[in-house]
Amino acid sequence: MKKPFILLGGAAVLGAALIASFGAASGADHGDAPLSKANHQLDLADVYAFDGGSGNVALTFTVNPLTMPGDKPTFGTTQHGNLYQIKIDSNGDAVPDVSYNVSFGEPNSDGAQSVTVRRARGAQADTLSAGGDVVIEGTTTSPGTGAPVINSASSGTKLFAGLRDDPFFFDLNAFKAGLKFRDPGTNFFAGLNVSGVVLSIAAEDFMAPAQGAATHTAAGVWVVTSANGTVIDRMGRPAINTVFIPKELKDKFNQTKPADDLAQWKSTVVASLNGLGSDPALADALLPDILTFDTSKAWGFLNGRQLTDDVIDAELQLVTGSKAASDYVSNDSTFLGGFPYLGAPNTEPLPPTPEAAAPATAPVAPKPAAAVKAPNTGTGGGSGSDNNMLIWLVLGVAGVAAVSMGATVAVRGRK
Ligand SMILES: [Ca+2]
Ligand SMILES: [Ca+2]
Ligand SMILES: [Ca+2]
Repeated sequence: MKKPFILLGGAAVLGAALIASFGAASGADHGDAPLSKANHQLDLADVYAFDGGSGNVALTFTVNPLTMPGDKPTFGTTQHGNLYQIKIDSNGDAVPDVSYNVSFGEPNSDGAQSVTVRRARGAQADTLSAGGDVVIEGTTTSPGTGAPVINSASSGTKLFAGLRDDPFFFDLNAFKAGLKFRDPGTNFFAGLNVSGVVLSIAAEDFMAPAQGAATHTAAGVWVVTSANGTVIDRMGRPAINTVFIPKELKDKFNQTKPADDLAQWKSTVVASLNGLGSDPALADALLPDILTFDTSKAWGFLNGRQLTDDVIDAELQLVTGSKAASDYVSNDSTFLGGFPYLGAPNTEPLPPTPEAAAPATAPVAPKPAAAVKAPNTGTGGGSGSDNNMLIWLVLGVAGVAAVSMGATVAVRGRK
């Protein structure tokens, strides 16, 4: 039986090649492109979709990557033309059928903001308009308080927005050091916060009405952030942009609609895959950049993405062929058993680390983006973070997706 993804000459060789290719790049999705680097409030870090219980799907995304404990970031506001959109395609054409448009008001003295989610359908869902029917409204959780505010609507819809622990976990520095994973590893993202938005809503809200078929269970999700009609970031699966798109084109990639991904970016991604010695056919699995799921099947990456999914271990195991492969880290805070699922925000100053000791003069920096223990400070202003080296993940995702699609994944073997 074929492995879904074949390495050139072993994991170390691939890893070395990847590190050489991307070691100086910014994070995979945190600060993935110039526009998002310049606007942390609109810089998507991760996107998740998982079981929300009682027929709901928890549509989740995070922004404000690499927030230091004590910092109290807010969401971009309507007054500044900022908009967050959760786009759903429920008929497989990569065109959104529903858009949940999330908008925020100006923060009060505690940093809490009004938040409103409107639902646009059809052609309107494919625009950067904030309009639509109000689905749910309420307030964010003040970044200075721990107890999450849970907003509810009569339909069983729930909404949370506020500061939480960054749910992503990965021993990034061990990876960058040349795959020197050890047990226990060090979660690069430990102790850092993000601003999370969790919308738990009935699957039928975006499945059936758009489809006219109550039994429809498959859909795909991505998130788009924009300011005054200009897309700042968009994301479905992790790391697609950072890994496969050249630096000077990253904003343009973010500003492309998924339906146009293959036409506009396949040749670029093919070139990147060739550069990595990977199968160029994987481009058809990498694009469009949409996180797909089927509510009739067991949840878990690649079927949606749960907070607890150890995507790094899964990919290390995939690419190495060893079921024991791991970076030996898990998340540093406890995910909640129920809504809003995301762990409580970190409040303790980060301990100094060997990586941080050298460049930073203090363990706690006043601004998240500037002084974090980011290993990749090449261009400055960036928050090198998130799934930084998720090339593995992405390639593995492509491999699995290609296999699940029935595509042929060839062995590329140069030495
Ligand atoms: Ca981003
Ligand atoms: Ca569609
Ligand atoms: Ca964490």
